[in-house]
Amino acid sequence: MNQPEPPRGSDRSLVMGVVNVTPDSFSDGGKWYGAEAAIRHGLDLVAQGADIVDVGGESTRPGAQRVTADEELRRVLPVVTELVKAGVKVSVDTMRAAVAEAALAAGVSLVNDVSGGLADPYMPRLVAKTSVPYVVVHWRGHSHDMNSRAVYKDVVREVRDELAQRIEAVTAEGVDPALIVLDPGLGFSKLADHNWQLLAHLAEVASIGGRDFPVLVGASRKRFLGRLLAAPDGTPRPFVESDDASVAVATLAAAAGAWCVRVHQVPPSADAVRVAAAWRAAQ
Ligand code: PMM
Repeated sequence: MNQPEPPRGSDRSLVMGVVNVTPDSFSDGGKWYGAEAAIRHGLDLVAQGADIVDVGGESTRPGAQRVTADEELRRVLPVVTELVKAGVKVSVDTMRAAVAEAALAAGVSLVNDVSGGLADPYMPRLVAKTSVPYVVVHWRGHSHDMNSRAVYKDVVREVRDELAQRIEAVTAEGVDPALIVLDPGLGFSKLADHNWQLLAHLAEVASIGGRDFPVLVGASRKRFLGRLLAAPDGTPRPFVESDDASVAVATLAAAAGAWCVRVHQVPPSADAVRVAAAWRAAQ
């Protein structure tokens, strides 16, 4: 059940349910902080239709400070271990090779590195020793100052070019290109307009060197949705009240051919990816 699957091969987009084992993630911080609550939440997400459960122990909200590797491991490992034991297909959301290594030993099926291998030079080498998919996210720097790096002339071209550089770097370390999944990194050194441009050009972003890489999209509960849905006085909509918009983006991304959507609320997105698959099949 936990055998790694190649990134392609499903006729619909996959649904990745999020379990943040953090006190401070911007979307659901604190809710699943204890291991027991996090494990229960992961199992619930699977019962609701998640294909993959993404477990992370470090908040990446803008401005966040890093946690130590020990603390990240303490948060993530018991959750990953129990979910794998329960037969769940688990993804580890980490920028650290040491955390990924422990999670891989526990049986995770995917490594989700929001830094695309930039934060820890050992990560690509570690992933190269495995046969699990590797999510390479577009990233320009750590959360504490990432907004200052959100400067682009042509965001689609620049993100694609920077992802192309990452592909070159990680494959040079031995990562199999067939196991790479690309992610435009919505909100990571991106302003709202940048996110919308990237969403509207997903296929273009992931078409690199004559290959169409599978794409993962993580728009759920992000700030740009709260801004879009702001009250007349400009107050952004709270994160948990942007779930309908998150589903709308998941639907559009799936209709555009995304390999996977990363979401906090699984049931509506599990339906949405099936609607999108039927839509695509009829074209
Ligand atoms: N976003 C967050 C965390 N991990 N992983 C991928 N691949 N793509 C994302 O967009 C992404 C991610 C931050 O959001 P959260 O605090 O809601 O988890």
